[in-house]
Amino acid sequence: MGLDVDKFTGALIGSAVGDALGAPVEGYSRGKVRSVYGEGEEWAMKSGRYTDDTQMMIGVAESLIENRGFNGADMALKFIQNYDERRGYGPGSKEALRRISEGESWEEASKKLFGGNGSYGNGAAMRIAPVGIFYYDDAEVLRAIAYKSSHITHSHVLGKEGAALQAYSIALAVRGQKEDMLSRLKEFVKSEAYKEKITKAEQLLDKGANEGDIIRELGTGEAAFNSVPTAIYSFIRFNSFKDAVTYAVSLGGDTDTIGAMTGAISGAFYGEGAIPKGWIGKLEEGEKGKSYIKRLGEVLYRIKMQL
Ligand code: R7I
Ligand code: MG
Ligand code: MG
Repeated sequence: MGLDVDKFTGALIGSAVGDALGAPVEGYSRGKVRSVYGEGEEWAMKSGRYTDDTQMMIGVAESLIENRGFNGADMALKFIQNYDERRGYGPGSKEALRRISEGESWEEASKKLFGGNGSYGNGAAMRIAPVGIFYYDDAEVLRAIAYKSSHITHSHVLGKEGAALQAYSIALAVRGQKEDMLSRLKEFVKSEAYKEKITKAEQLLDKGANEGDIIRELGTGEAAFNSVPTAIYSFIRFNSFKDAVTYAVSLGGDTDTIGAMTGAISGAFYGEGAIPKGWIGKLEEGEKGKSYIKRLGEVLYRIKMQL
């Protein structure tokens, strides 16, 4: 089979790079992002430090590897063991992990959030890259694992569906299917809210929309339905990792997360070799830094090839 390990490591490193590029400007307006990164096309990575998006993605990968597949209690434990307040977690995710660490089961804890609705934040989608690559060849298994892994912190159907949509985008990218990605995604996704967003993305691509249109129509917020479609759009609109991720972050709003999600899809499509060297060079090292993240991608690939 002609699948390259570069696509697996590209998805994980790409996600971390997008996160680190967006992190210094999270919550900024589009204009304010430009004032930090400048008007030029070549953005220099600032600190290279990643946030909760990558910290939790690492936990997803570690758990899939250790269990040769999904194990909810163990994945929750990985999130708790890796928890680092300074990475900046969403309030819902933080609360779910606190409940689990105090003894609630991972099946129950997330259901209590947001008045019993569960979270529709993008915190499940932002960390999903390992699921997207590991299950790239089976859409229904991918969907089931995306839902379950989301459920640890995000039990709202739109939170889970956003994660499944992001995972399937990564899977299609691994398979090299960019051309017809939006129509395939529309067939795959079950909820009307996401079908409508994908239709909107198609229309915006056709009309050559400007940044203001994208922010208004697709969104740049922390809700999964206001950020996952924006990441997919950013990937499809451009023809390189650098252009897609730069664009995603330039929109402002939840920049680390939209950067991470665009980076995961783009890295899976173009491969690790297509990620700007300067960005990887600046990405943090250390105990669970870039070398570790790359190794997680390599091990997932090796396990996948043996299955
Ligand atoms: O989804 P989550 O882990 O947050 C991820 C974000 C990313 O930007 C990370 O980079 C980090 O900064 O945090 O955390 P949640 O708290 O579950 O969801 C994010 C936000 O979405 C919440 O704080 C709410 O503002 C909103 N939200 C909801 N609002 C009303 N009702 C999520 N679910 C609901 C809801 O059911
Ligand atoms: Mg973050
Ligand atoms: Mg964020």
